[in-house]
Amino acid sequence: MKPFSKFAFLCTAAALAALAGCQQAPSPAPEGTTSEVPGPDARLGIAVSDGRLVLPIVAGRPAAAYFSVRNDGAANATLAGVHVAGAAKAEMHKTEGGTMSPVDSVEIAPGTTIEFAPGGYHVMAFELSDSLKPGSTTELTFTFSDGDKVSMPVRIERMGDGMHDHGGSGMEGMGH
Ligand SMILES: [Cu+2]
Repeated sequence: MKPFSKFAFLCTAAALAALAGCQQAPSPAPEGTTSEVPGPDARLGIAVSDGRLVLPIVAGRPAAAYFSVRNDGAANATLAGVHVAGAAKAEMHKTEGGTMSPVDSVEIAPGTTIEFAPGGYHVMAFELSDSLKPGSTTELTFTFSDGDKVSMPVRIERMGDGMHDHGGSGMEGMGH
């Protein structure tokens, strides 16, 4: 009798089975789920519109998100961050004189609209999920300095169709 050998064999078989299980592709997160976005979809006095996410031509590069934020409230609103569903990380940037740099927050005075558009403010989204495809939609979630959040669905486009696409040499220095 060699109980240890048998035991070892069983353990190996179990380990192999577990390994095979680990190698199965994880099921992709369902698109369009909003369960991870708590809270109301509207913040008093704030309106977001004209949102789009522009995918890079080359996989692995960041995407850019553009939109408008209007403040119809009585007080300043401070946009503190933007989350792009399907991207591991997103930063607010501002392009000035051909160079872009991260910005921590954007003030929106009462009665004004801030446009995030190519050549100015924009959101750069990194580590994109394969679920982000041109022609489909994803969701932007805007977080304000007081903790309020606003979400909106946005169309996904591919970079290269527009006249003023974000990108170029300014991108090379990012991500360090
Ligand atoms: Cu940028």
